[in-house]
Amino acid sequence: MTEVLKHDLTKIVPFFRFRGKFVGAEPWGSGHINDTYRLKIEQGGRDLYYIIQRINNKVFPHVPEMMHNIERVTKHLRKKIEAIPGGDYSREALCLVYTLDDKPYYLDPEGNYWRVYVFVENASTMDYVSSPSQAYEAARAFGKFQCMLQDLPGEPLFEVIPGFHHTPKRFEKFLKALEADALGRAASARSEIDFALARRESTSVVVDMLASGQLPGRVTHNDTKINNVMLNDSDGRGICVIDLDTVMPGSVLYDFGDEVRTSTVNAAEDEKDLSKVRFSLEYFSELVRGYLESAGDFLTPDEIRLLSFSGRLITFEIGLRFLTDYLEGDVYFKVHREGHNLDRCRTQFEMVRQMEELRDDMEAIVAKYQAEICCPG
Ligand code: ADP
Ligand code: GN1
Ligand code: MG
Repeated sequence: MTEVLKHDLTKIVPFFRFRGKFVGAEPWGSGHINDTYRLKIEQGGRDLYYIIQRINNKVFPHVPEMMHNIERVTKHLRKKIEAIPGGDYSREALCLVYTLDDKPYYLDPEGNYWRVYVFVENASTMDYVSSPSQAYEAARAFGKFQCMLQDLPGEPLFEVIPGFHHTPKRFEKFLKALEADALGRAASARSEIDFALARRESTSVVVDMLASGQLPGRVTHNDTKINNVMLNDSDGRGICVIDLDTVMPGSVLYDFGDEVRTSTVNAAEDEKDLSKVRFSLEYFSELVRGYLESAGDFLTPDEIRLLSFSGRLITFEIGLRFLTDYLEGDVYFKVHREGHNLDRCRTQFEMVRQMEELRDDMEAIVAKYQAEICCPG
């Protein structure tokens, strides 16, 4: 922990309710949005770990409202988990550490927002799946998470980023970026641009059905990539859903679609060698099984019918966002190399292409597990 950090945490840590002594911190994880550190606190001769994050307030302009959502959600999850025999809320849900003046975040004099979570020990996140059972466990955990939040009391959650999964609006933003072509990058992304332009029509299916009431609005996570769920180191069980910044009203299809995007391929989101990007029907099958086992009870027939479509839709949507960010000059997602967002876009579109080819097989898998899990006998 000797690395020089981007932020001086000695000026931040004292504002939080820690009982021990701050020992050090190191950059942690591979999220694209916040600045995340693992913090070491020594308390009574023991080392305790926490996650401290500088919240990206360009992406999340309403931090107090967002943190209020997270407080409501984590309190509700805690109640639910405590009611389950053997449930351990301190590992199965995120736990906020409050500031000395009882706030779930600290606003520093430079205008940065900070928050702290208890570190979930003996569990890990991964950047891509490497076995069907990981896909199953991730889906089971996200399904359980959605299920526990269906009866969240009170007003609807604050819409943290309006239109976050409004694919047609994402498409319009892409068209604007293409028209402006501010950095002259469009020429280097011609085939990805053509791929996107050819798929405009299917972008409105879910938002239209939500608007007409054919699909129910629900409390959803909205960022269910594999990197946002922790699996137990000991037995691989999906233990804790993390990254709650985008929990807000949405459709279960947004969540399932993002799970398909990231849990059906044994390659990183930014893999440059597209021959390694292979959509796996076996992983998809386990993903559907895990999801329906935990969420099948509350889903409507229309939601289930659209599960495999949601994989194509959300993978396309995120690919489009990477492409838009590439055209706009990498202003949203963190990038670590030249062309990073374009590489990410390419893997996403490659996955969409393969899912289009395997559409019938995917539908058959959903139908099979729907029959077995949702309407047995
Ligand atoms: P971002 O919004 O930038 O993706 P995340 O909240 O997902 O930020 O955190 C980044 C990474 O930090 C996660 O992928 C995970 O590896 C790790 N992480 C976040 N919260 C915890 C936690 N409570 N316990 C352990 N690791 C965590
Ligand atoms: C971002 O925060 P992170 O890295 O878990 C993004 C998601 C994208 C994802 C692509 C708030 O997720 O929407 O799907 O990158 N989060 C936000 O990897 O935009
Ligand atoms: Mg994350």
